[in-house]
Amino acid sequence: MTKINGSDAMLKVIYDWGIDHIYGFPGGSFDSSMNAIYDFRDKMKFIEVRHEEAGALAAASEYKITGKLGVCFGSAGPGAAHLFNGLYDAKYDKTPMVAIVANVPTSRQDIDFFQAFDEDKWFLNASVWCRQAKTADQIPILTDEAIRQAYARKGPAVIIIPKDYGWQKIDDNFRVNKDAHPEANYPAPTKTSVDEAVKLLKEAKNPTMYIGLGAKDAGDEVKEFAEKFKTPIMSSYLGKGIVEDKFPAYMGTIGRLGPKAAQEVQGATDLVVWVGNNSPFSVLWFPKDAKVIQIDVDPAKFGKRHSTDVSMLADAKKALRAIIDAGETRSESPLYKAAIADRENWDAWQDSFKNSDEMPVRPEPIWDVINKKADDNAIFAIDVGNVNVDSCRLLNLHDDQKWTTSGLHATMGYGAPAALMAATVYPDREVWQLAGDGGFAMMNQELLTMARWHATTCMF
Ligand SMILES: Cc1ncc(C[n+]2csc(CCOP(=O)(O)OP(=O)(O)O)c2C)c(N)n1
Repeated sequence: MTKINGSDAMLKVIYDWGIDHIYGFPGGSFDSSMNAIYDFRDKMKFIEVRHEEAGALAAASEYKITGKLGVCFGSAGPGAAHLFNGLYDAKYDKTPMVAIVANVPTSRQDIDFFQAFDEDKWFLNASVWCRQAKTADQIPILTDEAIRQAYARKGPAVIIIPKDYGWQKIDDNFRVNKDAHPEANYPAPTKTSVDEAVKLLKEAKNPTMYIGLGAKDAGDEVKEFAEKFKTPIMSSYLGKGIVEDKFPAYMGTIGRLGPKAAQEVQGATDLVVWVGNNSPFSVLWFPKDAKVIQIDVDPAKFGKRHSTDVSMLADAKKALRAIIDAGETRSESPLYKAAIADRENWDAWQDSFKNSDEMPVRPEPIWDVINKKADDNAIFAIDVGNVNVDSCRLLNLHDDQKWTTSGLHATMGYGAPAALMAATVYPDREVWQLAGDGGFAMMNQELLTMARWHATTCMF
């Protein structure tokens, strides 16, 4: 049987899953894996970040934009501890990613050794799955398991590799089975739930829609639904971009970040079609007696943020399509007419500041330039701070533009790693890194990484 180093076997599994790059920062406790990275230099890019947190955030941002998981690593002790922020970002935004964490040699564990801490206990909470290899033979098995668990549980999986196992020779006979894990195929709604939804829609006076990331692939159906049933659309912050910002029935994000129209419409509705949306702030919105038709693929979400009248355990696209086909076209409700006018007024008010020369500078003239200059397929990597409010209100998303931010964990310093990720994964697309001075300062060392990889980004 051909033999292979434990760490080489790990990279082989990662490569066989179609992953061709890893973010990380070297360390002596990880020399076995650094050696493997050198062995794989013709197949896999090693993107050497200047801070392990940047690698973890870049890996966390990857699935949010590409739909493929990212991989990062950190060496034992401090290099491992620097990963936590990225892992929590992925955990809260339900983003598959894998972190490979080095540990001191097995003979040095649990004896208060240099750079040793109880990694498996600490990473358990920061991940959806965490295991430390108990033998070198387990390394490829656990690496494969980590990838499958990350995809299945939609979050960060952590595999901890003691340095000595990475050097050990093991049989080179592990084969990955990635084709046995096709994309999720969520169910169609039951006929009963569709009938109940249609009935509620018919009876409602002022129906609305409230969409979240679960509606990500159902943008066309959301628009068709809104046009047929005359439902103003509101979204969570992360739901921005599912329908283009200028779609007339789109009111924007509800709450502090969003336009006035969304805030006003949510308070006046008597029926909400609530699609794939688990925004924690939504406990604050909508009249308590408003009826809700909730569409989600996770049974635990029904009634979590507002009481639910019809629970549709179904794929958003299929559920919306079924209601569109079964329901009767509605005429414009009083709320619908007011909502469209409200949004137009808001846009006109924002536009009135486009040419402002006030000091300190207002955001509107800056975002006007961004909107005019950005390519139709630009990617926006957005940090945390006022840039969230401004991008939410003023960034005019359209065509094939994409954006990402740190949603629920909301960590400053997200912009640069996400921009690095986007510019390396999509070298032909324009990438904008948008951050306040504080968020920029937290990760500005990654400009060096971007320069190294010729990753061009525009910064504001
Ligand atoms: C790592 C981290 N530390 C602190 C915070 C809390 N926080 C959120 S926004 C913000 C200020 C951001 O400042 P800056 O990047 O300069 O942008 P501004 O909002 O001032 O435009 C702070 C401290 C956070 N979200 N993440």
